[in-house]
This record gives sequence, structure tokens and C-alpha cells, in this order.
Amino acid sequence: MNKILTTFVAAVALTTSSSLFAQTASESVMVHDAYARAMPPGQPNSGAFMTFKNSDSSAHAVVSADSPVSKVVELHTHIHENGMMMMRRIDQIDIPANGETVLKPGGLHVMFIGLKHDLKVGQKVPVTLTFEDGSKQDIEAPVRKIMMKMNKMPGMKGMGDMKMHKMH
Ligand SMILES: [Cu+2]
Repeated sequence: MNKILTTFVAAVALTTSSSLFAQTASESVMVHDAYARAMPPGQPNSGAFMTFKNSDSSAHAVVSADSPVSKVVELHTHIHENGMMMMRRIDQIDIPANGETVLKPGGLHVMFIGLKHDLKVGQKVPVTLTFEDGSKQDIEAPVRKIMMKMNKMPGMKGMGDMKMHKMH
């Protein structure tokens, strides 16, 4: 019995000290420069942006995001279609091996749909990211004002929808 225990302890020590054992995706991916977009009062939707840095020799992916700030949270990208810029829901955001993926306005983003309250500068939006292996990472995205040349993007469909859904 004692010998079995000793062997077990030795095996655990070996396992934890061995770099051969793969880390979870959430341990391999660092999240930098997270921020959420401040929106005028009454806007139902917003988004968060950040940079994922993967220190692993395997690719990883964020497969979902959650936040108490809105009813629904989705992973989105922007696509150009017939000269229009439109948002599309995607199943996952890939982060290449030893590489990075940047979420930014006009590109990949975490979409908050049905905000439960206005996002004001200075607030912090908690976001839980779930990776492809089921591991999770909690981050906080400070709310920032983002200047976008919306008037120069006539086909910014998502933004048009946001205005139509004004609540007051
Ligand atoms: Cu979106």
C-alpha cells in the first residue's frame, strides 16, 4: 500500500514537472488589450475586442463567450458582400500555433446582443471565454469610446440595425 502511494506521488511529481504534458488552451492563450465599446444610451448591442496570443505549438480556438452584460453573446466577424460590410456569426475564432489573433472594430469581435444596461466608459465588462478543449478564461474588458468613421461606411448593416432598435 505504502509503495503504491509512493509510486503514485512520484508519478504525479513527474507529470507536473514535465513540459511534455500539454497545457490547456486557456493556459496557452494570453488575452491582451481587451476592451468593450461604449455605446450611446439605449443602444441594444455592443462588442468587445482583444488580442489572443498563443504560446503553444498547437493551434487553439475560442468557441464561445459569455457575459452577464447581455442576453446573448456571440462570436462575430465582418465580411464584405456586394460592397456592404456585414456582421456574421462564426462558430469559433482560431488562434494559430505560436501566433496571435486580433479582434478589432470592423473585424472579429465578441458581440453583445440585448444589453442589460448601457455600457459607460469606466465600467468593466466581465467576459468568460471557452476554448476548444473546454477550458475557460475569465477576462475583464474596460469600456472605451471607439471612434469609427461610420458615415464613411454606408453598408455598415449591423450599425444600422442597432439604430433601428433604439429603445427610448
Ligand atoms: Cu457583431
